[in-house]
Formats: sequence, structure tokens, C-alpha cells
Amino acid sequence: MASATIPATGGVHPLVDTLAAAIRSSWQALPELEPLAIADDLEAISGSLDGERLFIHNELRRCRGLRKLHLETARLGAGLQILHCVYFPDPRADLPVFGADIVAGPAGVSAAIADLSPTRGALPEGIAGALAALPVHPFSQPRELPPWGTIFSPYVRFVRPVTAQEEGWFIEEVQGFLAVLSAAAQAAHFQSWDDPATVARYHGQLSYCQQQKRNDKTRRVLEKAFSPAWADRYIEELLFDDPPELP
Ligand code: BLA
Repeated sequence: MASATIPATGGVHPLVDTLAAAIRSSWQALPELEPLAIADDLEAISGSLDGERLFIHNELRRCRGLRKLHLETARLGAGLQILHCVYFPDPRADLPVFGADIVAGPAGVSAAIADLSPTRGALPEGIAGALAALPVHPFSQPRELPPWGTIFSPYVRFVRPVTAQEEGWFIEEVQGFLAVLSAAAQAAHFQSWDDPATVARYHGQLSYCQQQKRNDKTRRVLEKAFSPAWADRYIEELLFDDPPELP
């Protein structure tokens, strides 16, 4: 059975931990990596629910071409362990949004998703070509996207990994996406704020955030662990805050 996916009591699921480490180490390949300020009360959040320890840990960076890199690791209600990661591009550069989410419970990982998502209808050709050349693994339990998932690219990976081998494949595929994005960020050209292409990508990013906010499952977990008002602020200000208005 899926013994590889059962977490040690109170610990962080190995897939969450390993992917978080892989994401942090991939930051080193990003051009002009810099810290990005985060409100003190959002960096480390802890509490308890039904006698269980809750925590959320947030890390923020920025780099050339990507205005906000966000990595969240969390342990929330009912033994849920979550990794949430989104890289939001600077709309002046023709770069996609990177997003990844892992949801693991006491019975194993239920959802592992990763994508480079377009901000203007389709991915830039160079990025689509690079993604098409990456290895695709035969996961035994692919999952179907929810209705709001129209924001994802044709290369989106959404699975329930059931063995240690499949968990390894997922990490490898995410690393592939990140390598493609980091090369594109190195090479990116910047257009002006009032270029119609920049404006289109700004609206594409806004729509990405709006669609993600339709995921009731995220909101419900945060509401139960904290409160509806807190969940709302967290989603609007940190998880999927709209890109800053065009100058
Ligand atoms: C699903 N996300 C879920 C689920 C939960 C969360 C509990 C249901 C598990 C399942 O369907 O098996 C919860 N995710 C969270 C919480 C946070 C989080 C609380 O990130 C943060 C604190 N979600 C994202 C990103 C993507 C994403 C960046 O945040 C994709 C790039 C996708 N999550 C996503 C999808 C589902 C999901 C597609 C399945 C939704 C469904 O099937 O309805």
C-alpha cells in the first residue's frame, strides 16, 4: 500500500518537505533574487484546533521578471499538510505564472498540482516548446481539474501520487517547470507599462487570481482553522492578492 505517503505524527509530510526544499534551492538559479517584505503577523502563524497544532510558514522573494515568489508550508485542520507556491510575473515581461499545491492528509497525498500558467491566452512559444520537451511520467491516478481550472496550461500536472516513485516523479516534473521558468526569467525583455501586451498580461494575472479565489476548498480550510474574516484577509492580501494597479 501507500506507506510512503503516511506522515510521522506531528511531522511534515515528506513530499511537502522535499518539494519545499527543492523550491528553495531553485531560487538560487533565479536572476537578481531579492528578499520581499512580509507583514510580521503573516510570516509565522500558529494556533491550535481541536487539540491539534496548526502552523503556517510563509516565505517571500522577488527576482528579475517575477514580482513575487511565495512559498507557504502549513499544517491545518484534520492533520492537513499543505504546500502552496505561486510565482507572480512582472506584467512587463512575457512570463507565465508558476503555481504548485500539495494537499496531504492522514491517508496520504490527495492532490499534487503544478503548472506554468499563461497570462495572455496561451503560453509564450519558447516556454511551450520547452515544456513539451520535458519528460511526462505515467502516474496511476491523474485527477480532473475543477471548473475554475481554465486558467491552467495544457501542460498542467494534477495527480494523486500513491507511491514514493510517483512522489519523486512529481518533484522531478516541478523542477523541470522551474528550470524552464528560470531560463525564461534570465532572458526576459521588458516592455513599457503602457504597452498593450503589458496591459493584457496584467489583466491575465488578475483573472488568474480571481479564478484561484473560486477554490472553495482553500477558503473552507482556512475559515475552519482561523475565522472567515481572517481567511478572507489572508486570501486577499497574501495568497492571491491582485497585482498592483498599472501606473
Ligand atoms: C484542492 N486545496 C485543495 C484542497 C484543499 C486545499 C483542502 C482539497 C484537496 C483535494 O481536492 O484533494 C487547501 N490549498 C489549500 C489551502 C491552501 C492551499 C488551505 O494552497 C493555502 C493555505 N491551489 C493553490 C494553487 C493551485 C491550487 C497555487 O493554492 C494550483 C496551482 C490548486 N488545489 C488546487 C486544485 C485543487 C486544490 C486544482 C482541487 C480542487 C477541486 O478538485 O475542486
